[in-house]
Amino acid sequence: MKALIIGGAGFVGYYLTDHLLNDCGWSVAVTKLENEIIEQDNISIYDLDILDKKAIFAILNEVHPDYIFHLAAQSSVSLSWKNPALTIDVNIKGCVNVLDAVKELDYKPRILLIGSGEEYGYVLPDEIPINENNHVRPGNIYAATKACQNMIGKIYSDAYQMDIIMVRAFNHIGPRQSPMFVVADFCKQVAEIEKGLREPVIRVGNLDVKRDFTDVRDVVRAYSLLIQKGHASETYNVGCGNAISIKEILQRILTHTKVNIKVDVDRYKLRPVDIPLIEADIRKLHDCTAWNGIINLDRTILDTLEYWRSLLL
Ligand code: A2R
Repeated sequence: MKALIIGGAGFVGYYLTDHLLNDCGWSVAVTKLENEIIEQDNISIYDLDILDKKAIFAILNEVHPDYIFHLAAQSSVSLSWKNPALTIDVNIKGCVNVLDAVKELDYKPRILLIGSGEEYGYVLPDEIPINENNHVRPGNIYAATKACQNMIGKIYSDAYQMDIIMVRAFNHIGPRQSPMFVVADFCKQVAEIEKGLREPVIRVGNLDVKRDFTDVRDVVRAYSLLIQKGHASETYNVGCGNAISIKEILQRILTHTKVNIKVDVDRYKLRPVDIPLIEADIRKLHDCTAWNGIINLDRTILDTLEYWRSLLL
């Protein structure tokens, strides 16, 4: 099988590339932005900005993939508040460019569009755990663009008989994640404190919200299973199915350090709107693929902490 990962230089792209190459034994082509660096071996690498539809079409014709994983995105919620226009351009127009380019091909590769659990937004207490038929009530700009991507994916799949599967991925975490995201941010701060690079105070945002966290290495296994076994035009939640508070995550991180660290709420880390509880119903994913997460949260936290410590050696 030949896979094309669009937006492969990011956090998920690294692990997906590794998994498809080494566990699935597929050949892998990856796109990245011109200024990004990919150091993985045995893959073909192409520069691509998804705002350039002609360039997408040229790469598709050269690679001729069986499977396309669309990861390219402006993926930060906080940046989406600061730069909504960019988020809309990349996440909506960019996705339409990918779909239009695929539509012009003389064959039908399978496409996995990666959306987000954030799409569900303001979830009511009796809607937890959230299944794929739930209303989407996005609470931030990033979530709105991903909800839009999901709708457009379904419309293209139905209207043009394209083979498109949609995912709503809940929070995924692990080594190499940008410190724009909460677990990486906490682990980086702890590693810097241990190294004496900052005072022993960890700065946090809203600790009360609960999110559904899954190790990125489990997430990419779900993606490869879904692109093989998922049904066109359908949406699948990908998550672990159990929400945990940010406070609990922080406490678990702090059990792995010998330094006595004070916790301080930083108002710059608070978001304009925060949804209190997001938790996935993952029965549809499980029924379709038999996927289960196999890496537990403490393993993920420790690996992430070790990653940040290793960067400071
Ligand atoms: O924003 P950058 O410079 O880190 O680049 C990101 C890249 N990207 C683009 N690629 C092509 N054309 C564009 N116009 C464009 N704008 C941004 O997509 C980055 O290298 C990649 C997405 O990777 P991450 O931001 O690290 O996201 P992650 O965690 O790998 O998530 C993958 C997917 C995304 O669609 C998320 O929204 C979803 O999973 O949760």
